[in-house]
Amino acid sequence: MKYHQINSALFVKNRRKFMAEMKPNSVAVFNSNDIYPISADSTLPFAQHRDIFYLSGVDQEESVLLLFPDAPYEHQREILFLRETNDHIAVWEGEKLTKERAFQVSGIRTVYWLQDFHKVLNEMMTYADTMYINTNEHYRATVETETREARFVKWWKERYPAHNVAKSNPILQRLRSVKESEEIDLIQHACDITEKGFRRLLGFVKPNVTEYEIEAELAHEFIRNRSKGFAYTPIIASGNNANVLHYIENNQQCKDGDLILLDVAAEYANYSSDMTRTIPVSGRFSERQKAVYNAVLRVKNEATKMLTPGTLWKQYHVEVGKIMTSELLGLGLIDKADVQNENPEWPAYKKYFMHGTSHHMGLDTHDYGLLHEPMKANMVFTVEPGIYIPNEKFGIRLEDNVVVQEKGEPFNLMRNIPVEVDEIETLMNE
Ligand SMILES: [Mn+2]
Repeated sequence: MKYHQINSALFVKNRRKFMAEMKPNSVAVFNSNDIYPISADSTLPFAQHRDIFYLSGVDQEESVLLLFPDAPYEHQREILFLRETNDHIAVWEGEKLTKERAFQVSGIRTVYWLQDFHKVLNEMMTYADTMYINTNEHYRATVETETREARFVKWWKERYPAHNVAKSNPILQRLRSVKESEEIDLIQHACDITEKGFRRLLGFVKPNVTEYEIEAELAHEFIRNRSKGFAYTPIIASGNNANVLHYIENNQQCKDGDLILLDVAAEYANYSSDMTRTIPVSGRFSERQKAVYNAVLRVKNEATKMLTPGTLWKQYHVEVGKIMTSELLGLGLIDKADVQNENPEWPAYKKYFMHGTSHHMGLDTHDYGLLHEPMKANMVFTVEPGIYIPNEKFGIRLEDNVVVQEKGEPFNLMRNIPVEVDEIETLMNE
Protein backbone atom coordinates (compact mmCIF):
# COMPACT_ATOMS: atom_id res chain seq x y z
CA MET A 1 0.00 0.00 0.00
CA LYS A 2 1.37 3.39 -0.92
CA TYR A 3 -1.07 5.28 1.32
CA HIS A 4 -0.58 5.98 5.00
CA GLN A 5 -2.51 3.57 7.19
CA ILE A 6 -6.01 4.74 8.05
CA ASN A 7 -6.91 4.83 11.75
CA SER A 8 -8.85 1.65 12.53
CA ALA A 9 -11.38 3.73 14.52
CA LEU A 10 -13.06 4.56 11.19
CA PHE A 11 -13.69 0.89 10.39
CA VAL A 12 -14.78 0.11 13.96
CA LYS A 13 -17.36 2.89 13.59
CA ASN A 14 -18.47 1.72 10.15
CA ARG A 15 -19.06 -1.82 11.42
CA ARG A 16 -20.95 -0.54 14.43
CA LYS A 17 -23.27 1.45 12.12
CA PHE A 18 -23.83 -1.55 9.85
CA MET A 19 -24.52 -3.97 12.71
CA ALA A 20 -27.01 -1.52 14.24
CA GLU A 21 -29.13 -1.98 11.09
CA MET A 22 -29.05 -5.79 11.07
CA LYS A 23 -32.07 -7.90 12.05
CA PRO A 24 -31.91 -9.92 15.27
CA ASN A 25 -29.79 -13.07 15.12
CA SER A 26 -28.33 -12.52 11.68
CA VAL A 27 -24.95 -13.00 10.02
CA ALA A 28 -23.44 -10.84 7.28
CA VAL A 29 -20.48 -11.87 5.13
CA PHE A 30 -18.34 -9.72 2.82
CA ASN A 31 -15.70 -10.90 0.35
CA SER A 32 -12.64 -9.37 -1.26
CA ASN A 33 -12.52 -9.00 -5.02
CA ASP A 34 -10.73 -11.58 -7.08
CA ILE A 35 -7.44 -10.83 -8.75
CA TYR A 36 -8.56 -10.71 -12.35
CA PRO A 37 -6.57 -12.89 -14.79
CA ILE A 38 -5.39 -11.56 -18.16
CA SER A 39 -3.97 -14.79 -19.61
CA ALA A 40 -1.09 -17.18 -18.91
CA ASP A 41 0.01 -16.07 -15.44
CA SER A 42 -0.62 -12.35 -15.98
CA THR A 43 -3.12 -10.52 -13.81
CA LEU A 44 -4.60 -7.06 -13.50
CA PRO A 45 -3.49 -5.10 -10.42
CA PHE A 46 -5.64 -5.96 -7.41
CA ALA A 47 -8.48 -3.58 -6.59
CA GLN A 48 -10.32 -4.20 -3.32
CA HIS A 49 -14.11 -4.52 -3.11
CA ARG A 50 -15.21 -1.28 -1.53
CA ASP A 51 -17.68 -2.86 0.92
CA ILE A 52 -15.21 -5.10 2.75
CA PHE A 53 -12.75 -2.19 2.68
CA TYR A 54 -15.34 0.17 4.15
CA LEU A 55 -16.12 -2.26 6.96
CA SER A 56 -12.58 -3.46 7.74
CA GLY A 57 -9.82 -1.51 5.99
CA VAL A 58 -8.49 -4.84 4.71
CA ASP A 59 -6.97 -4.16 1.31
CA GLN A 60 -5.98 -7.68 0.33
CA GLU A 61 -7.33 -10.46 -1.88
CA GLU A 62 -8.96 -13.65 -0.55
CA SER A 63 -10.22 -12.01 2.64
CA VAL A 64 -13.63 -12.51 4.23
CA LEU A 65 -15.37 -10.44 6.90
CA LEU A 66 -18.12 -12.00 9.03
CA LEU A 67 -20.38 -9.89 11.26
CA PHE A 68 -22.70 -11.50 13.81
CA PRO A 69 -23.75 -8.93 16.44
CA ASP A 70 -25.92 -11.42 18.36
CA ALA A 71 -23.35 -14.24 18.39
CA PRO A 72 -23.46 -16.19 21.68
CA TYR A 73 -19.77 -15.53 22.36
CA GLU A 74 -18.30 -12.06 22.14
CA HIS A 75 -15.24 -13.10 20.12
CA GLN A 76 -17.58 -14.29 17.36
CA ARG A 77 -19.22 -10.91 16.69
CA GLU A 78 -16.61 -9.71 14.23
CA ILE A 79 -14.35 -12.20 12.47
CA LEU A 80 -11.80 -11.79 9.71
CA PHE A 81 -10.53 -14.62 7.54
CA LEU A 82 -7.27 -14.06 5.70
CA ARG A 83 -5.02 -15.99 3.40
CA GLU A 84 -2.40 -17.63 5.55
CA THR A 85 0.96 -15.94 5.54
CA ASN A 86 4.32 -16.96 6.92
CA ASP A 87 7.98 -16.11 6.34
CA HIS A 88 8.20 -18.33 3.26
CA ILE A 89 5.13 -16.76 1.60
CA ALA A 90 6.43 -13.29 2.50
CA VAL A 91 9.64 -13.96 0.54
CA TRP A 92 7.83 -15.10 -2.60
CA GLU A 93 4.77 -12.88 -2.67
CA GLY A 94 5.66 -9.94 -0.48
CA GLU A 95 4.12 -9.00 2.77
CA LYS A 96 0.54 -10.10 3.50
CA LEU A 97 -1.44 -9.28 6.63
CA THR A 98 -0.48 -11.19 9.73
CA LYS A 99 -3.16 -11.64 12.40
CA GLU A 100 -1.56 -8.88 14.49
CA ARG A 101 -1.31 -6.50 11.54
CA ALA A 102 -4.91 -7.26 10.54
CA PHE A 103 -6.00 -6.19 14.03
CA GLN A 104 -4.05 -2.93 13.71
CA VAL A 105 -5.65 -2.20 10.34
CA SER A 106 -9.23 -3.21 11.15
CA GLY A 107 -9.66 -3.23 14.92
CA ILE A 108 -10.90 -6.84 14.67
CA ARG A 109 -9.44 -9.16 17.30
CA THR A 110 -10.69 -12.50 15.96
CA VAL A 111 -8.66 -13.38 12.88
CA TYR A 112 -8.52 -16.86 11.34
CA TRP A 113 -6.78 -18.22 8.28
CA LEU A 114 -9.06 -18.80 5.34
CA GLN A 115 -8.86 -22.61 5.56
CA ASP A 116 -10.99 -22.43 8.72
CA PHE A 117 -13.73 -20.40 7.08
CA HIS A 118 -16.27 -23.14 6.33
CA LYS A 119 -15.93 -24.72 9.76
CA VAL A 120 -16.36 -21.41 11.59
CA LEU A 121 -19.18 -20.26 9.31
CA ASN A 122 -21.00 -23.51 9.90
CA GLU A 123 -20.97 -22.96 13.64
CA MET A 124 -22.30 -19.43 13.19
CA MET A 125 -25.06 -20.65 10.90
CA THR A 126 -26.31 -23.06 13.53
CA TYR A 127 -26.87 -20.06 15.84
CA ALA A 128 -28.22 -17.64 13.22
CA ASP A 129 -31.64 -17.29 11.60
CA THR A 130 -30.86 -14.82 8.83
CA MET A 131 -28.00 -14.32 6.39
CA TYR A 132 -27.22 -10.94 4.88
CA ILE A 133 -26.01 -11.38 1.34
CA ASN A 134 -24.22 -8.60 -0.48
CA THR A 135 -25.49 -8.01 -4.00
CA ASN A 136 -24.48 -5.13 -6.28
CA GLU A 137 -27.54 -2.89 -6.71
CA HIS A 138 -25.78 0.25 -7.87
CA TYR A 139 -27.92 2.11 -10.41
CA ARG A 140 -25.14 2.15 -12.99
CA ALA A 141 -23.73 -1.34 -12.43
CA THR A 142 -23.43 -3.73 -15.36
CA VAL A 143 -21.42 -6.77 -14.31
CA GLU A 144 -20.67 -9.63 -16.71
CA THR A 145 -18.14 -11.55 -14.63
CA GLU A 146 -19.02 -13.54 -11.55
CA THR A 147 -17.35 -11.84 -8.61
CA ARG A 148 -15.98 -13.68 -5.59
CA GLU A 149 -18.89 -12.19 -3.65
CA ALA A 150 -21.42 -13.53 -6.17
CA ARG A 151 -19.85 -17.01 -6.15
CA PHE A 152 -19.99 -17.05 -2.38
CA VAL A 153 -23.62 -15.92 -2.27
CA LYS A 154 -24.61 -18.70 -4.67
CA TRP A 155 -22.83 -21.30 -2.57
CA TRP A 156 -24.13 -19.92 0.74
CA LYS A 157 -27.79 -19.90 -0.33
CA GLU A 158 -27.53 -23.46 -1.56
CA ARG A 159 -25.66 -24.69 1.49
CA TYR A 160 -28.09 -23.07 4.00
CA PRO A 161 -31.53 -23.10 2.32
CA ALA A 162 -33.47 -22.92 5.61
CA HIS A 163 -32.09 -19.51 6.62
CA ASN A 164 -33.86 -16.25 5.88
CA VAL A 165 -32.10 -14.01 3.43
CA ALA A 166 -31.64 -10.26 3.86
CA LYS A 167 -29.89 -7.61 1.77
CA SER A 168 -26.73 -5.80 2.83
CA ASN A 169 -26.78 -3.46 -0.12
CA PRO A 170 -29.47 -0.95 0.94
CA ILE A 171 -27.80 -0.59 4.34
CA LEU A 172 -24.43 0.03 2.72
CA GLN A 173 -25.92 2.43 0.17
CA ARG A 174 -27.29 4.57 3.01
CA LEU A 175 -24.24 4.35 5.24
CA ARG A 176 -21.58 4.83 2.59
CA SER A 177 -23.36 7.84 1.06
CA VAL A 178 -23.03 9.85 4.29
CA LYS A 179 -19.33 10.35 4.96
CA GLU A 180 -17.49 10.35 8.28
CA SER A 181 -15.08 13.26 8.80
CA GLU A 182 -12.12 10.87 8.36
CA GLU A 183 -13.51 9.95 4.95
CA ILE A 184 -13.97 13.57 3.94
CA ASP A 185 -10.32 14.15 4.89
CA LEU A 186 -9.28 11.24 2.64
CA ILE A 187 -11.35 12.55 -0.27
CA GLN A 188 -9.87 16.01 0.34
CA HIS A 189 -6.44 14.42 0.15
CA ALA A 190 -7.30 12.81 -3.19
CA CYS A 191 -8.53 16.22 -4.41
CA ASP A 192 -5.28 17.84 -3.24
CA ILE A 193 -3.24 15.32 -5.24
CA THR A 194 -5.44 16.03 -8.24
CA GLU A 195 -4.74 19.73 -7.74
CA LYS A 196 -0.98 19.09 -7.89
CA GLY A 197 -1.41 17.19 -11.14
CA PHE A 198 -3.56 19.93 -12.67
CA ARG A 199 -1.15 22.69 -11.71
CA ARG A 200 1.71 20.66 -13.18
CA LEU A 201 0.00 20.34 -16.54
CA LEU A 202 -0.92 24.04 -16.70
CA GLY A 203 2.80 24.68 -16.98
CA PHE A 204 3.25 21.85 -19.45
CA VAL A 205 0.52 22.25 -22.08
CA LYS A 206 1.43 24.11 -25.25
CA PRO A 207 0.50 23.70 -28.92
CA ASN A 208 1.34 20.26 -30.38
CA VAL A 209 1.68 18.34 -27.08
CA THR A 210 -0.20 15.06 -27.26
CA GLU A 211 -3.02 13.96 -25.05
CA TYR A 212 -0.97 10.99 -23.84
CA GLU A 213 1.91 13.24 -22.79
CA ILE A 214 -0.55 15.11 -20.59
CA GLU A 215 -1.77 11.77 -19.20
CA ALA A 216 1.85 10.84 -18.39
CA GLU A 217 2.43 14.11 -16.50
CA LEU A 218 -0.63 13.48 -14.37
CA ALA A 219 0.25 9.84 -13.66
CA HIS A 220 3.73 10.93 -12.59
CA GLU A 221 2.42 13.58 -10.21
CA PHE A 222 -0.29 11.32 -8.76
CA ILE A 223 1.98 8.36 -8.03
CA ARG A 224 4.75 10.44 -6.50
CA ASN A 225 2.13 11.63 -4.00
CA ARG A 226 1.26 8.09 -2.82
CA SER A 227 -1.74 7.64 -5.10
CA LYS A 228 -2.11 4.40 -7.03
CA GLY A 229 -2.90 6.67 -9.97
CA PHE A 230 -6.09 7.73 -11.71
CA ALA A 231 -9.33 7.15 -9.80
CA TYR A 232 -10.99 6.23 -13.13
CA THR A 233 -9.92 6.01 -16.76
CA PRO A 234 -8.79 9.54 -17.65
CA ILE A 235 -10.45 11.55 -20.42
CA ILE A 236 -8.02 13.92 -22.12
CA ALA A 237 -9.99 15.22 -25.05
CA SER A 238 -8.72 18.02 -27.26
CA GLY A 239 -10.85 19.80 -29.86
CA ASN A 240 -13.80 17.81 -31.09
CA ASN A 241 -12.83 14.76 -28.99
CA ALA A 242 -14.50 16.58 -26.09
CA ASN A 243 -17.83 15.90 -27.77
CA VAL A 244 -17.33 12.15 -27.33
CA LEU A 245 -18.41 11.93 -23.70
CA HIS A 246 -16.38 8.85 -22.82
CA TYR A 247 -13.36 9.52 -25.03
CA ILE A 248 -10.45 7.62 -23.47
CA GLU A 249 -8.13 7.08 -26.45
CA ASN A 250 -6.01 10.09 -25.43
CA ASN A 251 -3.87 9.66 -28.54
CA GLN A 252 -4.25 12.95 -30.47
CA GLN A 253 -2.11 16.02 -30.82
CA CYS A 254 -3.45 19.19 -29.20
CA LYS A 255 -3.79 21.93 -31.81
CA ASP A 256 -3.28 25.66 -31.32
CA GLY A 257 -6.67 27.32 -30.84
CA ASP A 258 -8.38 24.18 -29.52
CA LEU A 259 -9.59 23.50 -26.00
CA ILE A 260 -8.72 20.37 -24.01
CA LEU A 261 -11.37 18.82 -21.80
CA LEU A 262 -9.65 16.99 -18.92
CA ASP A 263 -11.75 14.65 -16.78
CA VAL A 264 -8.84 13.40 -14.70
CA ALA A 265 -8.41 12.78 -11.00
CA ALA A 266 -6.37 10.85 -8.47
CA GLU A 267 -7.42 8.20 -6.00
CA TYR A 268 -5.98 8.05 -2.51
CA ALA A 269 -6.35 5.10 -0.14
CA ASN A 270 -9.15 3.80 -2.39
CA TYR A 271 -11.05 7.09 -2.12
CA SER A 272 -11.80 8.92 -5.36
CA SER A 273 -11.71 12.45 -6.48
CA ASP A 274 -13.42 13.40 -9.75
CA MET A 275 -12.36 16.59 -11.49
CA THR A 276 -13.02 18.12 -14.88
CA ARG A 277 -11.33 21.24 -16.21
CA THR A 278 -11.23 22.63 -19.74
CA ILE A 279 -8.18 24.63 -20.80
CA PRO A 280 -6.97 26.32 -24.01
CA VAL A 281 -4.04 24.63 -25.80
CA SER A 282 -2.52 28.05 -26.55
CA GLY A 283 -2.94 29.39 -23.02
CA ARG A 284 -5.62 31.86 -24.14
CA PHE A 285 -9.37 31.35 -24.61
CA SER A 286 -11.04 32.91 -27.66
CA GLU A 287 -13.96 35.26 -26.90
CA ARG A 288 -16.46 32.59 -27.93
CA GLN A 289 -14.75 29.88 -25.89
CA LYS A 290 -14.69 32.22 -22.89
CA ALA A 291 -18.40 33.02 -23.23
CA VAL A 292 -19.35 29.34 -23.25
CA TYR A 293 -16.86 28.57 -20.48
CA ASN A 294 -18.30 31.21 -18.18
CA ALA A 295 -21.83 29.99 -18.88
CA VAL A 296 -20.81 26.49 -17.75
CA LEU A 297 -19.08 27.97 -14.69
CA ARG A 298 -22.21 29.91 -13.71
CA VAL A 299 -24.34 26.77 -14.02
CA LYS A 300 -21.84 24.89 -11.85
CA ASN A 301 -21.89 27.58 -9.17
CA GLU A 302 -25.68 27.86 -9.16
CA ALA A 303 -26.16 24.09 -9.14
CA THR A 304 -23.75 23.72 -6.22
CA LYS A 305 -25.92 25.99 -4.05
CA MET A 306 -28.86 23.61 -4.48
CA LEU A 307 -27.05 20.64 -2.93
CA THR A 308 -28.55 21.01 0.52
CA PRO A 309 -30.22 18.63 2.99
CA GLY A 310 -33.68 17.63 1.80
CA THR A 311 -33.01 18.20 -1.90
CA LEU A 312 -34.24 15.42 -4.16
CA TRP A 313 -31.81 14.37 -6.87
CA LYS A 314 -34.45 14.27 -9.60
CA GLN A 315 -35.92 17.67 -8.77
CA TYR A 316 -32.39 19.13 -8.56
CA HIS A 317 -31.79 18.03 -12.15
CA VAL A 318 -34.99 19.74 -13.29
CA GLU A 319 -33.81 22.99 -11.67
CA VAL A 320 -30.30 22.72 -13.15
CA GLY A 321 -31.94 22.18 -16.53
CA LYS A 322 -33.77 25.52 -16.18
CA ILE A 323 -30.54 27.36 -15.42
CA MET A 324 -28.79 25.66 -18.33
CA THR A 325 -31.71 26.56 -20.63
CA SER A 326 -31.32 30.24 -19.83
CA GLU A 327 -27.55 30.09 -20.44
CA LEU A 328 -28.04 28.36 -23.80
CA LEU A 329 -30.57 31.03 -24.79
CA GLY A 330 -27.99 33.67 -23.87
CA LEU A 331 -25.35 31.99 -26.03
CA GLY A 332 -27.75 31.78 -28.98
CA LEU A 333 -27.47 27.99 -29.10
CA ILE A 334 -31.23 27.53 -28.66
CA ASP A 335 -34.08 29.99 -29.13
CA LYS A 336 -37.42 30.62 -27.44
CA ALA A 337 -39.28 28.47 -29.97
CA ASP A 338 -37.01 25.52 -29.13
CA VAL A 339 -37.97 25.89 -25.47
CA GLN A 340 -41.70 26.42 -26.15
CA ASN A 341 -41.85 23.32 -28.34
CA GLU A 342 -39.60 21.16 -26.20
CA ASN A 343 -40.39 17.58 -25.27
CA PRO A 344 -40.62 17.52 -21.46
CA GLU A 345 -39.00 14.06 -21.51
CA TRP A 346 -35.99 15.45 -23.41
CA PRO A 347 -35.89 19.25 -22.97
CA ALA A 348 -34.20 21.49 -25.52
CA TYR A 349 -31.09 22.05 -23.38
CA LYS A 350 -30.24 18.34 -23.65
CA LYS A 351 -29.03 18.89 -27.20
CA TYR A 352 -25.94 20.55 -25.67
CA PHE A 353 -25.92 19.06 -22.15
CA MET A 354 -27.02 15.44 -22.31
CA HIS A 355 -25.66 13.95 -19.08
CA GLY A 356 -26.45 14.29 -15.37
CA THR A 357 -25.09 17.10 -13.22
CA SER A 358 -24.18 15.23 -10.04
CA HIS A 359 -23.42 11.83 -8.61
CA HIS A 360 -22.35 10.59 -5.21
CA MET A 361 -18.59 10.20 -4.82
CA GLY A 362 -16.43 8.39 -2.30
CA LEU A 363 -14.90 4.92 -2.25
CA ASP A 364 -16.40 4.50 -5.71
CA THR A 365 -16.17 7.36 -8.18
CA HIS A 366 -19.88 6.85 -8.86
CA ASP A 367 -20.50 6.08 -5.22
CA TYR A 368 -23.36 4.47 -3.35
CA GLY A 369 -26.40 6.57 -2.49
CA LEU A 370 -30.14 6.00 -2.85
CA LEU A 371 -31.15 8.70 -5.30
CA HIS A 372 -34.85 8.62 -4.44
CA GLU A 373 -34.10 9.61 -0.84
CA PRO A 374 -33.48 13.27 0.13
CA MET A 375 -29.92 14.56 0.37
CA LYS A 376 -28.26 14.69 3.77
CA ALA A 377 -25.38 16.57 5.35
CA ASN A 378 -21.94 14.99 4.71
CA MET A 379 -22.91 13.45 1.41
CA VAL A 380 -20.25 14.14 -1.21
CA PHE A 381 -21.41 14.99 -4.72
CA THR A 382 -19.80 15.99 -7.96
CA VAL A 383 -21.17 19.03 -9.78
CA GLU A 384 -20.37 18.76 -13.46
CA PRO A 385 -22.37 20.67 -16.04
CA GLY A 386 -21.09 20.89 -19.60
CA ILE A 387 -21.91 22.40 -22.97
CA TYR A 388 -20.90 20.38 -26.03
CA ILE A 389 -20.94 22.01 -29.46
CA PRO A 390 -19.76 19.65 -32.22
CA ASN A 391 -20.49 22.36 -34.85
CA GLU A 392 -17.89 24.59 -33.21
CA LYS A 393 -15.50 21.70 -32.54
CA PHE A 394 -15.30 22.10 -28.80
CA GLY A 395 -16.95 20.96 -25.60
CA ILE A 396 -16.61 22.36 -22.10
CA ARG A 397 -17.24 20.63 -18.78
CA LEU A 398 -16.27 21.82 -15.32
CA GLU A 399 -16.50 19.51 -12.33
CA ASP A 400 -15.87 19.94 -8.62
CA ASN A 401 -16.53 17.71 -5.60
CA VAL A 402 -18.55 19.20 -2.76
CA VAL A 403 -19.77 18.18 0.70
CA VAL A 404 -23.39 18.86 1.64
CA GLN A 405 -23.51 20.92 4.85
CA GLU A 406 -26.14 20.91 7.59
CA LYS A 407 -26.56 24.66 6.99
CA GLY A 408 -25.53 26.92 4.15
CA GLU A 409 -23.77 26.20 0.88
CA PRO A 410 -21.85 22.99 0.25
CA PHE A 411 -18.15 22.91 1.06
CA ASN A 412 -16.08 22.71 -2.12
CA LEU A 413 -13.24 20.19 -1.80
CA MET A 414 -11.77 21.61 -5.03
CA ARG A 415 -11.91 25.26 -3.93
CA ASN A 416 -8.13 25.57 -4.48
CA ILE A 417 -8.07 24.11 -7.99
CA PRO A 418 -7.97 26.93 -10.56
CA VAL A 419 -11.21 27.32 -12.49
CA GLU A 420 -11.58 31.04 -13.35
CA VAL A 421 -10.52 31.98 -16.90
CA ASP A 422 -8.06 34.66 -15.71
CA GLU A 423 -6.31 32.37 -13.26
CA ILE A 424 -5.95 29.56 -15.80
CA GLU A 425 -4.60 31.94 -18.46
CA THR A 426 -2.16 33.50 -15.98
CA LEU A 427 -0.83 30.12 -14.83
CA MET A 428 -0.49 28.86 -18.40
CA ASN A 429 1.51 31.90 -19.45
CA GLU A 430 3.91 32.14 -16.51
MN1 LIG B 1 -18.00 12.80 -12.43
